[in-house]
Amino acid sequence: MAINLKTVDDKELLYGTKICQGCGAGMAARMALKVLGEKTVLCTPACCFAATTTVFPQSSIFVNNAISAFPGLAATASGMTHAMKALGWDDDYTMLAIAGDGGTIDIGLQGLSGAAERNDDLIYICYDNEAYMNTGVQRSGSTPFDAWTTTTPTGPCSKGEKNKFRKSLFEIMSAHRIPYVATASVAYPQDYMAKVAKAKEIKGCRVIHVSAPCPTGWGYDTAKTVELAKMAVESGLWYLAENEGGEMKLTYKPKELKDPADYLKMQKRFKHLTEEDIQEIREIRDAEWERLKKVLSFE
Ligand SMILES: Cc1ncc(C[n+]2csc(CCOP(=O)(O)OP(=O)(O)O)c2C)c(N)n1
Repeated sequence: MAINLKTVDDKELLYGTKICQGCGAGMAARMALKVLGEKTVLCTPACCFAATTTVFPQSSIFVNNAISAFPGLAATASGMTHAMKALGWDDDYTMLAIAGDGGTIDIGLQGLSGAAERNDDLIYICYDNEAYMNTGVQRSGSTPFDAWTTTTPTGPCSKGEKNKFRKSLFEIMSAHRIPYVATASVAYPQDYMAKVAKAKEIKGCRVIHVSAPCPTGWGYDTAKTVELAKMAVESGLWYLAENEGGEMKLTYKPKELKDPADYLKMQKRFKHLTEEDIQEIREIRDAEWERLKKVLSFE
C-alpha cells in the first residue's frame, strides 16, 4: 500500500519534545500520527511518550492527547470511542491509544482484553522498548532473556532477565479474534505505516505491537536505533507479521537469519553475556523461529 508521507506537515509532528535522542517510541508514535492525520483522538497512559510530549499545560502533539491512569488506557480509549459515537462525530475520526510494553503487556492487559472482547472501535499501538523505561528501566513481561534491568541485575547471583520467552502480544490478541493484529518495527517504516493505514480502514479493535529500541535503557549510541531495530528482525529476535481476520502471515522474511551476537554486543544491557550465554540465546531463537513457522505458516 502506498503511504502518503505528506498526510500531516512534518513541522506539526512532535516538535519541541523532551524525547531522548534516538527514542524508538517517539519514532513509532510519529509515524502512526503521520498516517492517521489530524482526525485522530489520542489517549496515552503514564509512560515515556506521555511524560515527554504531554505535560500540562504543554503539548508537542498536533492533536489532543488525554492521559489515562497507567493500567487504564484501553478502558479510557473504549469510553472515548463510545463517546465519539454518542456525540455523532463523523466516522473519519480514529481513536488511537498509544502505550509502552509495561502499560500494555503487564498492567494494562486486562483492560485491553476487555476492549478486544467488546471489539471496541479503536487502534491500540504498543511501542515496545522492552522495559519500564520512564521510571528508570524496570523489567516488563517483554524484557528479553538475560537482559540487564534495574530489577533484573547482573552479578554473581543473577544474569539478568530469567524468563526465556517474552509474552507474545500478537498471539494473545489474535486469540481474542479481533479484526486486525500486527507486529512491526521502527526500522521498517513502510511496513509499519502500511499496517497503520490498513488498520485505519478496518472497524473494531485493532492492535499493533511495534518494536522501538531505547538508547537510554538498552545502552547504545543514540544514532543506532534504526540499525539495532533492523538487526533484531534480521536475526530473528523480532518478527514482522499480521493477522487480518484470522489470516496470519509474516510480512517480511529475512533471507537467512543473522547471528544475534552482533545485535547483543552493541548493547550495554547484554555486556555481561559469555559466549555460552550467546549460544543459549541462539538456540532459544532457533526453537522460537521453528514454532513461528507453524503459527504463521511459512517455510
Ligand atoms: C499504578 C501505577 N503504578 C506505577 C506508576 C509509575 N509509572 C509511571 S510510567 C511507568 C513505566 C511505564 O513503562 P512502559 O509502559 O513500559 O512505558 P515506557 O516508560 O517504557 O515508555 C511506571 C511504572 C504509575 N504511574 N501508576
